[in-house]
Amino acid sequence: MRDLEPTTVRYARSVCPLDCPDTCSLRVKFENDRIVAVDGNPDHPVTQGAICNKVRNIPDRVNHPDRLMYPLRRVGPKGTMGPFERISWEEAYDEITSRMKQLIEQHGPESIMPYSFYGNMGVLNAEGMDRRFFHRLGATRLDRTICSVAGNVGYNYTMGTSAGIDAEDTVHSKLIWIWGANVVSTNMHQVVYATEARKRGARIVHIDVHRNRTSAWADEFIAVRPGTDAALALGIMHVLIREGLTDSAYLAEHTIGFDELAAEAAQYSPERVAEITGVPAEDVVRLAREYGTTSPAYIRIGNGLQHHDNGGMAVRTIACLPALTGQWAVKGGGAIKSNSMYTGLNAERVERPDLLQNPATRTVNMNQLGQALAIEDKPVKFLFVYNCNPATVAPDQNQVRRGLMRDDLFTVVHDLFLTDTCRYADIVLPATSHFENLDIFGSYWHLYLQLHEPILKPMGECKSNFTLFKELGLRMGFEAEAFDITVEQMIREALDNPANPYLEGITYEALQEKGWMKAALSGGSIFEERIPTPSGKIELASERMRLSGMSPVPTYTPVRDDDDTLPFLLVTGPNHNFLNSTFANQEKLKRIEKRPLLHMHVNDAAALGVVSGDRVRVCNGRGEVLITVDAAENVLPGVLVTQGLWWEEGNEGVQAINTLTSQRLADMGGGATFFSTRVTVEKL
Ligand SMILES: Nc1nc2c(c(=O)[nH]1)N[C@H]1C(S)=C(S)[C@@H](COP(=O)(O)OP(=O)(O)OC[C@H]3O[C@@H](n4cnc5c(=O)[nH]c(N)nc54)[C@H](O)[C@@H]3O)O[C@H]1N2
Ligand SMILES: Nc1nc2c(c(=O)[nH]1)N[C@H]1C(S)=C(S)[C@@H](COP(=O)(O)OP(=O)(O)OC[C@H]3O[C@@H](n4cnc5c(=O)[nH]c(N)nc54)[C@H](O)[C@@H]3O)O[C@H]1N2
Ligand code: SF4
Ligand SMILES: [Mo]
Repeated sequence: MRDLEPTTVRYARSVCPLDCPDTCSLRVKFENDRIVAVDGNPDHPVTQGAICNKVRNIPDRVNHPDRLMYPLRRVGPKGTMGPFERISWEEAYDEITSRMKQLIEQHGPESIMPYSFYGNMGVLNAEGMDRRFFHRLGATRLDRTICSVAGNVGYNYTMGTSAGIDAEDTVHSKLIWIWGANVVSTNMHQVVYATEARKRGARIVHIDVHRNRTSAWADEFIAVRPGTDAALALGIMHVLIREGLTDSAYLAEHTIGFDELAAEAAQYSPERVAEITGVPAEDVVRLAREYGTTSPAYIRIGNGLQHHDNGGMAVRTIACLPALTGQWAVKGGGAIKSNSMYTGLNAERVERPDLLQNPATRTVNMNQLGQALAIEDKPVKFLFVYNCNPATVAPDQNQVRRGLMRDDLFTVVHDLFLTDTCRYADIVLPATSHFENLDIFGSYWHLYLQLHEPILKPMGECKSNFTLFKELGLRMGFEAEAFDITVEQMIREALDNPANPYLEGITYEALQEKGWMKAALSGGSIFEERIPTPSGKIELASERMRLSGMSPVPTYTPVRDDDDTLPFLLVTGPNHNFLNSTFANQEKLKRIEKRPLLHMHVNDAAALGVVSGDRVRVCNGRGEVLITVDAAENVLPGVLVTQGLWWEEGNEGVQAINTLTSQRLADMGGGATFFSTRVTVEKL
């Protein structure tokens, strides 16, 4: 007989820290102080007890045997996973600060550069003490453009903000267009609301380049050629205007530039649009008629269509549609691109841009990491990576890795695991999981702010981003006023944001008691109160765009890669079971995903003489990737789709898909062009 310790079971409240619009509230089960299960919090109004499969598996991530527990220093050559030797935090800090001081003296502070994104969405750990530290240091600034900036800027030209309607209201919609979003994988509670709306009579249309899980769930799938959405939206406007389906009272009162827009839309007949987009002319007409005659009509604008050369304009164009039919005035009508504004905290106070002494400090666009590491005049000599895995997620990997291999570049990586980026790290630092941190979380889709109190003690010698940059700041001798503060103090500073009226009534104490609070929005969206564009109207023609040298009205421009003679357009999206490259080292989730596949139209496969299961070489001027074909009719001819940001480490035969993508920037905001990738395919 075994002598069993009695098991103590308890539950705690947490928040999902991942870069996902749903920002779920979690219910965490402990057995003897170890996390054994995670589920959706049934009390949270949006989570409603449901979470995705990835995060139900998050206990395997926190308790993973590969989790980093102490600092490491490289003893092997760069480009290999170690070998590393264990060092103390004291040694790590000494090496980091002495190198920084030396570099500042010899080459100036811009020789140091942070590289981070939102591996953890907690505000203080993603854009808190780190920002203060690098501002005070005077390091090269990083423009964090890898995700959604092109679309947000585009939408903003139309609406004056990137925000849309209250996500909870989408349950009232009668027509739902999921446009360039794979919501079944990437925004599951939108699926919950839309499914409820469907029970009440709504129809759901998915507009995408790939017939995927979301198409299977939707009522109709519209296949478009990648990067042609602006043309489709203009074709829909063409029909709305031609058939008198616009809301002239709303247009007169709330918009400017309708006549200019109408003149442009007149050039997009359904027939011409069919040629550009691959959507049959009769479908363009049918979509427009349904949109023009159904209310409330709601559009969920995804990130897919804006990871293109013309992505900003595509989103700007789609964002004009609800105005044409007056849908912003209807509960459950309108659109959502990114709602983070409603729970926006006081970034000035948290990030302290005032600590940056030289306003002319250079800025690097994170999509151009490869180019930044190749700068010869004033080179980057120290790269500090945290919350991010650039050796997997950044475009043009061959140039990125050439840069990371430089002997004269010192690289520090702070993470929970030895990611592919750690192959190039000189020092690796162990990060806590968010379960171990005090932090605050907004959402870029729903309207709840959540406080996260730690539910675990820091494991091993792990430190949070906040603690790391606080301690580094103090060791560098920076002002105690900015660095010797607690997380709670910084959260209080963050909440004190008079510029955001929707934070009214949200206090630290109330958050502590309830766990979450909703932004104080009285109607269905900001637009019921005001339209925050320069003109105070929805700008169908935009003076700001004209002044920036762009077409003031929506228009369609084809995507342009360096070599447009290559026959295929490759779209490299995220997959269902990973979160970007997070979870790509978790056996169970990898087993479900099996391996990366290249989805290809059967006719293209036949022309190449390949069948499903064959290996092919996909190449362009930037590099090549060997991958397995899946031939079907889930993409249009000429289009290729692959999903998932897989690690190479631990995945035999897998190559980073970003070897093929370009550092070229999108039309707006310096956004990424991951999905406008021209390639050729050869049978192996
Ligand atoms: N399971 C899971 N969830 C995630 C993530 C993940 O990796 N996995 N990542 C998170 C992050 S950081 C983000 S930014 C979001 C992204 O989530 P989404 O906003 O859904 O964006 P993507 O999945 O990048 O692309 C959405 C869809 O756009 C399609 N698409 C590509 N090009 C075009 C085009 O030109 N036109 C149209 N109409 N469609 C196009 C793709 O096929 C894809 O189905 O998801 C978040 N949630
Ligand atoms: N080809 C292609 N490339 C893409 C995309 C695509 O669709 N196709 N999507 C793009 C998009 S939308 C995005 S948002 C980016 C995402 O790119 P990344 O931000 O790099 O996202 P992840 O791959 O999830 O890596 C986040 C890392 O942060 C670590 N981490 C988590 N929590 C913490 C913490 O508290 N502290 C520290 N120090 N580290 C932590 C995780 O372990 C993980 O290794 O990728 C982009 N790259
Ligand atoms: S990844 Fe998204 S859906 Fe899954 S638990 Fe986190 S917030 Fe919820
Ligand atoms: Mo993203």
